[in-house]
Amino acid sequence: MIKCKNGSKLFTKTQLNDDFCDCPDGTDEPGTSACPGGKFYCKNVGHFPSLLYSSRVNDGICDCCDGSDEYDGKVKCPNTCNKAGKVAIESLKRKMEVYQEGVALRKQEIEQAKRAIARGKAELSALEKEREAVGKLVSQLTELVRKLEQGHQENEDEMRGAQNEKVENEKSGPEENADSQTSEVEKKWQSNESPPDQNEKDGDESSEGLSREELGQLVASRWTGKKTGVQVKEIDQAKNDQENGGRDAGYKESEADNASHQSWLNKIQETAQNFLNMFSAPVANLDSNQIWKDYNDYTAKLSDIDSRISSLTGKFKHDFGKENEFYLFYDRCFEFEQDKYVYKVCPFKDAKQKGGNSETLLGKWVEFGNSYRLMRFTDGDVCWNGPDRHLKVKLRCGLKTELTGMDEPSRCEYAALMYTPILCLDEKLEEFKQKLESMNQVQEQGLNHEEL
Ligand code: MAN
Repeated sequence: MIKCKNGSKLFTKTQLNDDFCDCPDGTDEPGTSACPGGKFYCKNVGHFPSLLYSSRVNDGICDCCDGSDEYDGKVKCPNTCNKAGKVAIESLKRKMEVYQEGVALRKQEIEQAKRAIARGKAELSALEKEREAVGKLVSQLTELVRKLEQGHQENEDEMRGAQNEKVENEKSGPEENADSQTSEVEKKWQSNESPPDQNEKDGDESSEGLSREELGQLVASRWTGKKTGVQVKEIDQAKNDQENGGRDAGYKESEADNASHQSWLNKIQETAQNFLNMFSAPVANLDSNQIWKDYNDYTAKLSDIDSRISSLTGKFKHDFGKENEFYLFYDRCFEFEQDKYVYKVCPFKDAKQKGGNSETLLGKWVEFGNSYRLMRFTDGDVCWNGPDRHLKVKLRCGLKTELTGMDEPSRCEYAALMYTPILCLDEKLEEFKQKLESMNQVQEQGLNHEEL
C-alpha cells in the first residue's frame, strides 16, 4: 500500500494512474487528469521534468515537451524535449557568461566603495576637528567684533560730547571759530593714533542707515593700524591644497595630505593665538577691516563645514547592503525614456516622472526589499482618485547599471527594471554551474533515449 502525500488515505500500486482519483491531493493520479486540482507529472526526458494542472491533461494542447499530457490520441504531440533542452542549455550558458563578468565587476565596485567609504569617514573626522578649531576662531572673532563695536560706540560718544561742547561754545561766544571745534574732534581721533580722512568723516555723518556690519566696516576704515598677522587667504590656500581634486575626489588619505591638513589646523591654532593677543591690545591698534573680514570668512567657513558634516552624517546613516555594495549608488541617478516621459530614479533619494515642463514625484526612497533585489520608493505625489504614487525597482544582474524598463501596472503604481553588476552574485553563478551540469546529464539521457 502507498500513502497519499497528505497521509489521508492509502492506495495500491494498481490504483496508481488508473484514471480514478483515490487521494484527495491527487497523489495516486500524477499521470492522468482524474483528480481535480491534481498535478500531472511530465517526465520530459532530455529536458527538465515539470508539473502541470490535471485540467490541462488531454485538453488538446501539448504542454509537456515529451507530449505525455495528451495520451488519449486526439492530438499528436511531437517530442521536443531534446531540442528544448539544447536551447535552455545555450541560454543558461549565455547568462553564466554575463554573471562571470558581472561578478568581477561587482568585486571591483565593492573595492571602490570601500575606498570611498574610508575617504568619507576620514573626511568626516577631519571636518569634526576643523569644526572645533574654526568654531573657536569664530567665538574669538565674535568677541573681537564686540570689542570693536564697543570702541566705536565710545568714540561716537566722545565725538558727540565734543560736538555739544562746540554748540555750547558757539552759543556763549561767536568768536569761537570752526577751527577750534575741528581741532577738538581731531584731538579725539588723534587719541586713536590715526585720524580719518574727510570722506570717512562724511561717511560717519550718514552712518545711521547702515547695518551693523557696514557700520563696523565704516569704523574700520578710520583706522589704518598695522596688520594683525591674520592671513585668511594663506590659510585658505593651505586648505585648498589639501582639498585639491575637489569634493568628489574625496578626502585624501596619504601621509602628505594628512600633513597638509595638520599644517592647516596648526595655522588655525596660530591664528587663534593671534586673536587671543588682540584681546589685550587697545582697540586703536586693531585692524578692524581685517577682523571683520576674518569674522565673515570664518563664519561662512563654519557654516560650510556644518553643512558638509550634516550631509556626510546623513549619507552614512543609510543601509548600503551587506558589503556596502550599493554605496556608490548614493550620488547617482538613472534615467529612462518611455512614451512621453523621462523617468529619473535616484537611489536613496527619490524617483520622478518628467514630462514637458512638469515633474511628478513617483516616490521618496524608503529601503531595499527582497534581500537587496528591490528598491522601494513611496509617498509620491497624490494621484487623483487613486493611491499616492509609489515605485518598485527590480534589480537584475547586468554588466552596466541602467534602467531598462518602466511600467505602470496599475494607475500610479510604477514598476521599473534595473540591471547592475551589483546583482551578479557569486553564489548564483555557482548555482548556475550546478544547474548546467545536471542539464547536460539530462540532455545525454535524452539523446540515449532517442537512440533506443
Ligand atoms: C499622470 C502620470 C500618469 C498617471 C496619471 C494619473 O498623467 O503621472 O503616470 O497615471 O497622472 O492621473
